[in-house]
Amino acid sequence: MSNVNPMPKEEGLDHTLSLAREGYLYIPNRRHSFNSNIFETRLLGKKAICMGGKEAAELFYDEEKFMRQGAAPNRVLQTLFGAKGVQTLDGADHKHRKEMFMALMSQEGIKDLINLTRNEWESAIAKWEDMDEVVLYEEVQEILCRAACGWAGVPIQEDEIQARTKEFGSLFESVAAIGPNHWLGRAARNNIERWISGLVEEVRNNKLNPPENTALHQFSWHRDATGNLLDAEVVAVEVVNIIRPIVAIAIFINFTALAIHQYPEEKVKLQSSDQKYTEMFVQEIRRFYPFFPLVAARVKKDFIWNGYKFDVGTLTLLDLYGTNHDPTIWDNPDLFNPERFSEWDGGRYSFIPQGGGEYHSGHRCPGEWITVEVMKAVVDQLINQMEFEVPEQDLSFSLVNMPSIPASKFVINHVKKK
Ligand code: HEM
Ligand code: MYR
Repeated sequence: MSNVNPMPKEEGLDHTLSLAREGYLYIPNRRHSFNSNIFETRLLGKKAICMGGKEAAELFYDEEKFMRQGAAPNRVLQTLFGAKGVQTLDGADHKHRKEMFMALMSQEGIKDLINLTRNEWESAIAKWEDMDEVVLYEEVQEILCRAACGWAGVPIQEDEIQARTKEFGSLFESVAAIGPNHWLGRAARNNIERWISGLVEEVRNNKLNPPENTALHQFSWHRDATGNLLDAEVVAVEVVNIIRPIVAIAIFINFTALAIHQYPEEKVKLQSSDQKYTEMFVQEIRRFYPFFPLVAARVKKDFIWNGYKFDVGTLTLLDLYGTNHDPTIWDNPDLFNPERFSEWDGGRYSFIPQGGGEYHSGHRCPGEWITVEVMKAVVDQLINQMEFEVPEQDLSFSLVNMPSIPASKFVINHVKKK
């Protein structure tokens, strides 16, 4: 075993607190100071490996080497993911379940969601015209919650929309929170899962008939690889895996509004250019701003990579934010520059805001195309369909708090339809 070297190692009993203190920069800071894309540490009381960069991402998505079973910490399962969802599966079970998601992501399907989103946004502009002040983050969550429930075939009453929007938001806002905000997320998950499981029972008893192309219909009647229907609770987890992340696009939309505000030259370019530039702009938003910091897996079997030994079971974190800011991949990574996407090679492991690798066979986010299309539609709304002003406010955003949301949640006023 002479070819095995010790990994650079962060000494000490446990560094979970450092991760909480440094957030998005925890892994990048250590990659920098160890001058290594990989290092060993201790997190949640156990040995863990952290890594980032293109080669590390390629390794992380090698299914022979890593598995997801047992990787997500309990607090993530209790809030963001839910139990027994697609994120926790491996191998043939994962591929079969993943297909259930991918089947919704046809061009037609995506177009339906975009139309719903545009309609909701246009109704919202009419409402905003009469408001003194609009907190964009909250309003956009509501728009997306309405559109997502409609798209998923989930009936929602007008008088419950605000409370449900808050619950969906709390699923991703509470993951890394401590104290009451974290517990709000757990309570929200219990409420939402109870509500959606009830709808699944109604679908199965023919009391509710959502359109055939919706997630509620498809998932309720989905059969696993052995031919059985899924438990109603698992269907609920997977329907939430559609609605929750669509609501979460509000975070990218907040950063979109922020970029348009802080880079006025971009606004001019967006007004006068084609869809290609809008897409480059949206890609740069997804690269530049902090959102999903890292993903977790466990070593599936012992192996050696680049002279480092990986022991079966070891928790391994891949640095998404740091890879999107890696100076060996991106020139001037901390400069906001959509032009960098005019000649981008489309590598599956270097631009990974929503994970890397393959959609069908791996864990890469099935909602990535939806996210990009929703963001493009919203750029058009913000630039071409409405006028507004941005009053003095605290627009700073943190590289520590996960997820990062601009402090003021982006307030606008004097809204007018164009
Ligand atoms: C997985 C990010 C939007 C559904 C993921 C992963 C990331 C991510 C980092 C994990 C990849 C991995 O485990 O290797 C994001 C971000 C979004 C977003 C930043 C912006 C809001 C969406 C949307 C949907 C969606 C709109 C669905 C409509 C999912 C599902 C998975 C996933 C079901 C699990 C896939 C699997 O384990 O195979 N996402 N996502 N996401 N995302 Fe997204
Ligand atoms: C979604 O709802 O799936 C989309 C985005 C949610 C991002 C939330 C990021 C918070 C911190 C996550 C910790 C990572 C755990 C594996």
